[in-house]
Amino acid sequence: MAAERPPNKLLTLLFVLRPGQVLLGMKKRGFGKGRWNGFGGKVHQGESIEKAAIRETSEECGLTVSGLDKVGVILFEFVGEAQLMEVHVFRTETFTGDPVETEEMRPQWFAHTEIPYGSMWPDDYLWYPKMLNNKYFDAWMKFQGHDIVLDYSITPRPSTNLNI
Ligand code: 6OG
Repeated sequence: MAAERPPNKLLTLLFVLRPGQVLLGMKKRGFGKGRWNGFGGKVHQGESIEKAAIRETSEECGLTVSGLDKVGVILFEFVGEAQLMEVHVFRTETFTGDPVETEEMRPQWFAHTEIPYGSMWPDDYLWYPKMLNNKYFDAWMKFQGHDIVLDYSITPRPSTNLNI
């Protein structure tokens, strides 16, 4: 199964990694409030997806990132809602600065073995292992409300490196 209409919202999601750890942010407001997640948001008109991922990370936790690896594209569908999100997921190990808390996010490093799945979007445990291991994938998630994944698919893809 997969979504049967075109996406109408383009978003980014970026993960910063250092050996054995990933930086997550506690979302303090808006969509996904109260959940740990990577950094990201809407792609602006005329902006490339990669530049949006870099900008959003800087805005949300103060880090300047480069050398992104594209690890996946996830389509999020919400039963009964018009929005169909296309979220482009990236990871990088190249960054400068120290993570800082902003109005939107409270960043914290987590060991790969201590990812707080209980306080995250319920789809995350399905694909984080791929993201952490730099395995490229395409996915589709069908949500009922914001807490239940009704159906999903995850398709592996060969790795793609984007040098920006
Ligand atoms: P703003 O609305 O704050 O961008 N996002 C999701 N992330 C995960 N892990 N699971 C979901 O399941 C998500 N839906 C959206 C994309 C929202 C941010 O949240 C991500 C963006 O990075 C439904 O601008």
